[in-house]
Amino acid sequence: MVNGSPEALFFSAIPPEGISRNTLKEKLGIETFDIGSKAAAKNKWIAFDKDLVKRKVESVEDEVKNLLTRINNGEVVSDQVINDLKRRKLIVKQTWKGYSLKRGPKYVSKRKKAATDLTREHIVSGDWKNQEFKEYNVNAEAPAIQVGYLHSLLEVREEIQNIFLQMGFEEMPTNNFVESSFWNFDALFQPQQHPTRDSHDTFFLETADRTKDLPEDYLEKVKRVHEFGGYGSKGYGYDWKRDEAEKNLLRTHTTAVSTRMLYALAQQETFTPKRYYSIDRVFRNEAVDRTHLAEFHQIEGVICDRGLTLGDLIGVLEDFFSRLGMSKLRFKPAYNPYTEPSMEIFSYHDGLQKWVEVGNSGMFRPEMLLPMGLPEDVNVIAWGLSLERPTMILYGISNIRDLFGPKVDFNLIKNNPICRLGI
Ligand code: FB9
Repeated sequence: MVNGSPEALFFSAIPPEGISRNTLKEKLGIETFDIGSKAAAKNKWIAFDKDLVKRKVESVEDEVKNLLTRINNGEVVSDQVINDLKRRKLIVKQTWKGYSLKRGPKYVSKRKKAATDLTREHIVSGDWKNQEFKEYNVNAEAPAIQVGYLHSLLEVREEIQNIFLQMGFEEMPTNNFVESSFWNFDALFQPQQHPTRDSHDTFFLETADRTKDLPEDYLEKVKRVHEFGGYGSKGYGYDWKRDEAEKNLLRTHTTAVSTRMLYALAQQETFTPKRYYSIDRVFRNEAVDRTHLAEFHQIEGVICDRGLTLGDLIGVLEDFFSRLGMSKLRFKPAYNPYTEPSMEIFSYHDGLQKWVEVGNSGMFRPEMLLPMGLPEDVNVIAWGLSLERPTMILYGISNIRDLFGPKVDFNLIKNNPICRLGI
């Protein structure tokens, strides 16, 4: 640009009598010719007459070159000018960072290493007076300490366990995944031809496939109530088979444990009311999908006391689920072979903006309780839900495989926030 802007070069290359385009092009070169011609024409310095290029003014002021010189001398020019020259790629923005160094108040020629701690020696020697102490960087990140993390399921299990304990429940011993068909089905007055009792729904054992110890007298009562009823029931009227009851399986619900506990309770001299809970694994030979595996953790609450009613069940469900943060409940009549009446429990989930099925419940049938030997006026209310569903919803996990099984991502566990239910 030292020799001037393209348009100024273009103009000054035109003799007073004019000149042909091509001659001018050769003279200036194609680039200066193209840029110069446009700008000179725009500045109404020149005119084209067919192949001839002619001057329209005597002389011109190379404003562009002047501006560039002024900018070069650090002069400030208007934004308009800057933008024009930028658009014509005649200038580019460059940012320089300059630092001015000058002595600070604490300048010393030789810096004494700042002490990180005030030690006994400093005190004794007294040199703490002119010792520089390093500032404490209170924002420094603490070194990440490698600690163990509770799996999200166990986080939620602990919260739900605390709710049961706060409500005066005691935990049932669920340390037996293998159960006999007797305690898992028959004792619950579930008929032997019930669809869930075939291998499509239940995992039966091939080895150790039969149980040896069943309480004989109680077994007789169970047989009779299935076959002929009693206690006001007409029973199922089918031929009950002992060997069906002896089949071992992977328990399909922790209600099997509730049955054992209620039978044990009935054997006591005097009846004492009880509140039991269980949270442990159950197995169902079901189609595996995004929210179902062949096993899940069942949560169960059981209350056994004289004169309990459906109202008591609804009341304790309101209490239990409100502690889980679910206050709006609705109950839908349902059917279980071992409870009558039975209810599915629904809660309105604000986050999901919809009613969610949050469990099942009912009053255990007399055909189940009375053969055990529980007093006539004792009723047992119970309910159940899964541990996986609330955990998936609370932690926003859409696929159960991300929660349970080989594909679990440890970082998810590590970074999962503390589970605070009901808050
Ligand atoms: O957990 C379930 N739903 C649920 C629970 C809590 C929850 O919390 C969110 C934070 C807000 C969300 C959802 N369900 C029970 C309902 C459904 O998911 C259902 O489709 C699946 N059910 C499982 C069984 O599936 C075959 C959940 C599991 C279940 C069902 C019934 C019982 C236990 C677990 C029971 C029982 C029972 C009944 C009477 C007497 C004794 C026990």
